[in-house]
Amino acid sequence: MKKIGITCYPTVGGSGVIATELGMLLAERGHEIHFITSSLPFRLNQIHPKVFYHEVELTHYPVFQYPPYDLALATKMAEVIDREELDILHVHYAMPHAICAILARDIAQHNVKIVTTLHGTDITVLGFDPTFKKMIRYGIEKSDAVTAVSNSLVNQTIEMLEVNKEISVIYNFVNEKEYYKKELPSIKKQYGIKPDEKVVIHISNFRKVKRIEDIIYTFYKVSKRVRSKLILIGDGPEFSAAFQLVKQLKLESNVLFLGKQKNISDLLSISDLKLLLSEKESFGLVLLEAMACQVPCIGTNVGGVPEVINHGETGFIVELGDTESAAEYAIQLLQNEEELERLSQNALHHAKKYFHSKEIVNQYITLYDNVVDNF
Ligand code: GMT
Repeated sequence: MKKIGITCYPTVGGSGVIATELGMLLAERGHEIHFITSSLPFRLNQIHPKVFYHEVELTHYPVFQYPPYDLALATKMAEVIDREELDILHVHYAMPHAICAILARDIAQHNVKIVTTLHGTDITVLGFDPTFKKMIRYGIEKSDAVTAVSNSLVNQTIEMLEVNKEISVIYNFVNEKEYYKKELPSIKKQYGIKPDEKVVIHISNFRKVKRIEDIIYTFYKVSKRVRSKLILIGDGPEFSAAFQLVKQLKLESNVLFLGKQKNISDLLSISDLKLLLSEKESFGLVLLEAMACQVPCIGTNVGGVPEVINHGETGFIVELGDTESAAEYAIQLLQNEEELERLSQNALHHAKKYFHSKEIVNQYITLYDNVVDNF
């Protein structure tokens, strides 16, 4: 049994989901888990005797223009490392979490090992900034072990940051107890979707990198040939622009803006196809969530997406911005029941074979064992 601290961004996002689910699954295997975050991770909605939560509190002294969150986090990490005698502190994102963890390791008396998982945005967005670049490289090189969620992210990290550190790939996973296809025909009815209409779904935080306009243009072309509805889940900076585009294309009655939702697997269960046409995506956890619910996916040839979608077998890969091809693949699939069934079955098998939570959690446990034993 190990005592493991976990730090992640606790708000909605794939990295927060992975960190929380990993903590819960490790607790089920007998490890003691200490979440050290600024608020309760949103997926931490179950009690467990081996799961603890330590909140990072911000102090608002008038002398500070900005409350020093990173220092408060490092202080809390050091306090928990010593009090709970943590073996491992597993941080998600190098910036700022790995940096805070390194500082905490220096402050603490107890010997703790730091494992950092890279999720993408710190490398693919912040890594371009020369100031952050040095900081991220430091966070990576001073960690005891580093993982990334795809081969693509490892290559990008080495290329962009010129880091001198072994980075192992540990793919993302989903909680299979939550993500599976459910028989819920009533949901379609509740949302005013006719039984013979196909459902195309997109889930994201509506940031610019998600290219929501490409999703809408693709669906625009699909809707001319297939009786269908587009479900958009999530909220973010591009929400209003997306709303305007739907209006401009006169698609209002075919597009459902559902905002942030909790029971994603219920909505995936009524979906026939998932679109993720981002310009950056280190993995695309939402693709795996869809595949676990037997929904084939169309994704762009960027980052880790081709490591998740097997072209022609579990979905299709298109070049960035190629909404013509995305629509063509979607139309062909949605018009062919047999092919749709084949791809949805393949999607489930692929998710189980390559991304099963049991296997992925084993990989993290092996990594923790190596880190603790080898030092
Ligand atoms: O995509 C986002 O904007 C959210 C971000 C996050 O912190 O959850 O996602 C990143 O990490 C996910 C979990 O590993 C990956 O599935 C996403 O592909 C990755 N996003 C990007 O690389 C843009």
